[in-house]
Formats: sequence, structure tokens, C-alpha cells
Amino acid sequence: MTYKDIRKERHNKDRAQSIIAAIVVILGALTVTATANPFSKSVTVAGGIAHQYYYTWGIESNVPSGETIDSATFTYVNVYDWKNELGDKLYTNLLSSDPISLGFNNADWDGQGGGNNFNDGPGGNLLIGEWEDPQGGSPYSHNETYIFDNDQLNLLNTSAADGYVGFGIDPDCHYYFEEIEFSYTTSVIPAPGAILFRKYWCRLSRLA
Ligand SMILES: [Ca+2]
Ligand SMILES: [Ca+2]
Ligand SMILES: [Ca+2]
Repeated sequence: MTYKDIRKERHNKDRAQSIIAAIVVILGALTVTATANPFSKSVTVAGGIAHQYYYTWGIESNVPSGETIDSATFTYVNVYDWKNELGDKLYTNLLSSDPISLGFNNADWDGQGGGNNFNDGPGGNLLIGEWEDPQGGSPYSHNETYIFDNDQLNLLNTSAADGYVGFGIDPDCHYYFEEIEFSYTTSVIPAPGAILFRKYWCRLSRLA
């Protein structure tokens, strides 16, 4: 290798290292924007929810532009029912169509019957939790939590696209709780440019 070749190789190496240093700075900035954004909303219902009705909870979903919900949970805090009876279930559903009103509202009367009055199924609402208090009568610090699976996350993201999501809750016994909490985290949807960027990053790394 001639002296000229050595200088040329050194020049190329210095250049590649400068480019990589710049990329590291940019990647640092990208890492900050990729941090999960937590969202949490809660509601209290004075006197609890009555067995002969079913309810809706409409929420402004507030997913940042260019991001997607990647995890979600729904929790009844310190929940219990009036007393332990056969079939006294608490059904919780993610709705495919948003409720007419925001907030927690009485949707209709079911006379404590009909099972789950929100009829979950493919293409429609999805049941996210079904619970029956095994004790009843008084609180015992039980939190009933549901973690969304992939199908539920997909429906949640589809519904949140218009800025609103809704839940359908059907108690077939009188249920009491401190509050209901709905939480999610989001992450940035990777842009096609980021994938291309990663490809060139690998090539440049080999040059250095
Ligand atoms: Ca019912
Ligand atoms: Ca919606
Ligand atoms: Ca009911």
C-alpha cells in the first residue's frame, strides 16, 4: 500500500467516524421521542352501580399523533358486591362504537338479566373482563385488573383514531368501588425513513 493509499484510507475512516458521531446525536434525540407516554383516566360513581342497569363510560383518548397504544389496563379499585349470589357477575367490555355521551352514564335497564348486555364478539365489542365477587357484603381491598391482549389493543387503537373510546359495564348485582381506572402507554410508530436509516447505519459502522 502506497503512502497515498494510506492517507486516502485514513481520510475515509475519519469521514465515516464524523458521520457516525452525527448519527449518534440524532439517534439520541430519536430515543427521547420514543419514550412511552402514559395516559390515565379515572371515574368515581357515588353509590356504586345497580344490578338492574348497564352503563357506558366514554373517554377522550388523546393518543399523540404518530403514536400507537402498546399496553392498556382497566382496574376496579377496592371493588365488592352487595352479597354473594349465583350469576351476580360484573361484565366489562371495550366498545367498537363510542357511547353517545362522554363520562359515566346509565345506558339502559336489563332487570339484572340477559348475561352480558354488550354482546361481545368478533368485529364488535370485546369482553375485557368478567368477574364475580366470591365474598360480597363489604370491601376487602380487592383490585380487579384487566390487561389488554393483542385483539383488545387493536380494537382500542381503531376506536381511539377518532379521539374517543368507550367501555360498556353491566353489573348483574349491585357493585361498589372506590374508582375505575383506565391507563395506557403509547410508543412512536417507526417511520419508513427510520428503517432506511438503520440500514445505512450498519454500513457506516463497518467502514469505521
Ligand atoms: Ca345483564
Ligand atoms: Ca372511537
Ligand atoms: Ca345489569
